[in-house]
Amino acid sequence: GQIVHLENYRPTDFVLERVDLTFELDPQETKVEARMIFHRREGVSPSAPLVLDGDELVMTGLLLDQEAIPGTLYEATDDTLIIRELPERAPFEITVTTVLSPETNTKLMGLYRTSNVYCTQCEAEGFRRITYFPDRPDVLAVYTVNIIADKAAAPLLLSNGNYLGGADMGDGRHFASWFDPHPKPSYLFALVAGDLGVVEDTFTTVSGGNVALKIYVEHGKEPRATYAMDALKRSMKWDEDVFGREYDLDIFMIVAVSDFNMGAMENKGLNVFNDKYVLADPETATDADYANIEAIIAHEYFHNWTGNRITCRDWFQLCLKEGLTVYRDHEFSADMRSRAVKRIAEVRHLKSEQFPEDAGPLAHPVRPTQYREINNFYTTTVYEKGSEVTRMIATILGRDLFKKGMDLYFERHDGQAVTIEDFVACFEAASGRDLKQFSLWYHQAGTPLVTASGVYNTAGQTYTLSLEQTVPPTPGQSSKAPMHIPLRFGLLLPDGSEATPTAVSGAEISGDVLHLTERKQSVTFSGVPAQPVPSFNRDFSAPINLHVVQSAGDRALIARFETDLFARWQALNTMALDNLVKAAAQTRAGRPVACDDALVDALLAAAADNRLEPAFRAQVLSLPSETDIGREIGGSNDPDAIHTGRQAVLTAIATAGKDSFARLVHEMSQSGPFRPDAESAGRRALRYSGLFYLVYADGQPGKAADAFRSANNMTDLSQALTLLAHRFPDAEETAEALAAFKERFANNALVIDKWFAIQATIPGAATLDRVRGLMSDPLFNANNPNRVRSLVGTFAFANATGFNRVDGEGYRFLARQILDIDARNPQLAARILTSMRSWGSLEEVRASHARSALEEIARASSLSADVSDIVDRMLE
Ligand code: B3K
Ligand code: ZN
Repeated sequence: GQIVHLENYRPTDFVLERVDLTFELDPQETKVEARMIFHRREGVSPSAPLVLDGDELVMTGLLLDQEAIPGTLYEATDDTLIIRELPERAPFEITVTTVLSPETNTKLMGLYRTSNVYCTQCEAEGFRRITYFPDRPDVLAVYTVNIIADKAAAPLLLSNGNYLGGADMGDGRHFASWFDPHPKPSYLFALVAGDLGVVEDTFTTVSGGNVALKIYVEHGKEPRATYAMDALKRSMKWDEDVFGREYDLDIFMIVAVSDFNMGAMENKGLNVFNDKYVLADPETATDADYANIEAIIAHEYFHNWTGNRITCRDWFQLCLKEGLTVYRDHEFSADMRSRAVKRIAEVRHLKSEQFPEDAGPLAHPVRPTQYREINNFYTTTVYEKGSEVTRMIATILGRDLFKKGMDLYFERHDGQAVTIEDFVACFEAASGRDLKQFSLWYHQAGTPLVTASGVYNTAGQTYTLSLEQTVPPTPGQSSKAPMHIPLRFGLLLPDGSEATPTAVSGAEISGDVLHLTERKQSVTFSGVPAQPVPSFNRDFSAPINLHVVQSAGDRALIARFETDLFARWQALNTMALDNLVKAAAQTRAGRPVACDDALVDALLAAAADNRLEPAFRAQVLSLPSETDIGREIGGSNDPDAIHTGRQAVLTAIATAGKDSFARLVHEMSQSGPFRPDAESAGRRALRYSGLFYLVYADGQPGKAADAFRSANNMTDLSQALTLLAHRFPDAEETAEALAAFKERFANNALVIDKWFAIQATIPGAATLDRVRGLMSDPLFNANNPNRVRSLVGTFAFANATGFNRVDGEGYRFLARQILDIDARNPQLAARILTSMRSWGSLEEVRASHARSALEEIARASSLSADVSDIVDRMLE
């Protein structure tokens, strides 16, 4: 593929006014007629041709105002249709007829089939696989869609907007027509047809509008869609209450499908979901599944305003809708659940996924300026860092001005396709604050590093902080300007209270936000009665790495007294991380691992503190992951040493805290029916933490096997199985439990995905053979993205020791898998390949094996644009 540059953006020569689509559905030969009314834009040369996008299309007809266009006046290539000598002023109609084969569309882009259901995915550039079209987000048009299909095979015919009507055609076929009054870009088009079950409800909007709500699932799965329906209604209400956004059609539909390249898609009025993010019941879904469903249902619904009503001018602006919508779904979940616990989970995710991306060869700005394959930019940087950037605007402006800016954005840009600059300008206008330096967050890649040290002057009762920021070089950006970093902080006094300085110099401070804007900044606080312990980045106010030289005692003070719960967790987590980094070094040097008493004491104190909610205490007890430790070490990593060191620390904590953990398990047991709410989930999580350490203390599988046998919900069951398999892979209890689990859930693919994932993450070199074996299990299906992700993807992303085998077999295995998957589904292959994005921080033996595997991929003939873009950037 060609590189696309932001600076080359220009509007289309022709304006699209209306689109009428007619689909005659057939598994191998679907006929699509697209009628499009265009007019030449003001000032465009009368000789300029109309250029439409296409991708693997078979065109069987082309008309201008219902007359055939002579072959001399158009040219159809692989990816474009160019039509010349079109009317100078008057609107004209182009009719394109294409023939598609949904059944053989394995890329799952455009129109495809999944379990006998016709379904579409158009974002980013899938609509051009349906017909020739100006397939770009700044072309907004009103669509009418007619669907014709066999009545028995597809009793249900759905598209965007409101239902106009339909009828039997008397020949075994029927049709339905849909009209979407809201102008939209083609990436939001959707069509679904098939035989599905439905869960129905209604929602009355704040101004009294009645909305029919429908969630379509495979027959028999209806009971598993009720939680999603509940989450949808809560999302609709929340968006009215918090953002003042009301729904704008008579009907809102969600369809759950089992073959989908990602999580879900926000098509106007007709969201299509990976069924993994719709279906749940206590027997088959974990607490994490429930939380994900709630978040993703909300996310897609929120796109109706942030994405659909106001969309992106071009794909460089992807974070305009994604970063903002993630921020909105984060806030929603925080309101539905525990805000502090939600924030901790977000930061854990950001650090384990986005920070490595930002530190490796795939690093790119939140608002990139170039791409080869746009599908590779649906990244954690665009989404999660994009959300953090929005959050920082809220932090800098404060709640009221942020709200004012959002209101202005909705008012000013409704119905438009806009840019990040337009978005930021709304907050500048609403607040009067200059956000120019702040905007560097959109343009400079890399995670800023802030270092801080403080000096206390006893005589003068002043405290001076020296702060310094650096932003590491990233591909294409070697030197960076200082950023505007909003750091929420507090100065804790030895008795745990917070200092209230009488004066500050050297930085703008508003409330507890310190605005760091210079490369080096020295900030002096007066009237500080004793040497304070600074607590930085409360609530993770800025997505940065922070280095503060602090003793374990300082951290323990923060962990005990901070008013910000997130900061408490952060202090404990940092204390643990220091220990785990040391443990890895000790292991590597062949020395015994020592676990600090201060860490054990602080963890046990927090774990036993009944004033803290169970979910928070469970977060405290869940130590930094092997990826976190590797990132902190920063280079020449040995995943085996990291793993072994971490296991030793876990065992030391377990042994020291055995009695407290036994107490936790006892105190957190629950009776009565399963409830998926956050509080019950928190109790389950804390109970599991206790069980986890007890099993480590025992060194025996007994308690985990008992927990497996007595579990009455999927959360407890899958955690017990994980504990057994990961800690005792060769035990008889493990083999029995794995077999029992498989037998019980063999007909539930989503649960079998958990079974694959648990086995794919068993630590150690032997797991590769296990994964190979599982690939020939009859329950595995190489064509289904969820199956491939749960086995191959999970192995590569989440099994540091198994994947990074020192002999390089893990990388060679992945290379072959990538080539195999790429031939069918390039997007899926490219995504899984990003699991190797941190290969450069491995020690040299592994790094050189990793490089060879990447080179093997790069050398392969007929690579997709998706995979070749990723592999080339990883080798640069
Ligand atoms: N907008 C879609 C993602 C589309 C990905 C295309 N490769 C889902 C979402 O972010 O809500
Ligand atoms: Zn989204």
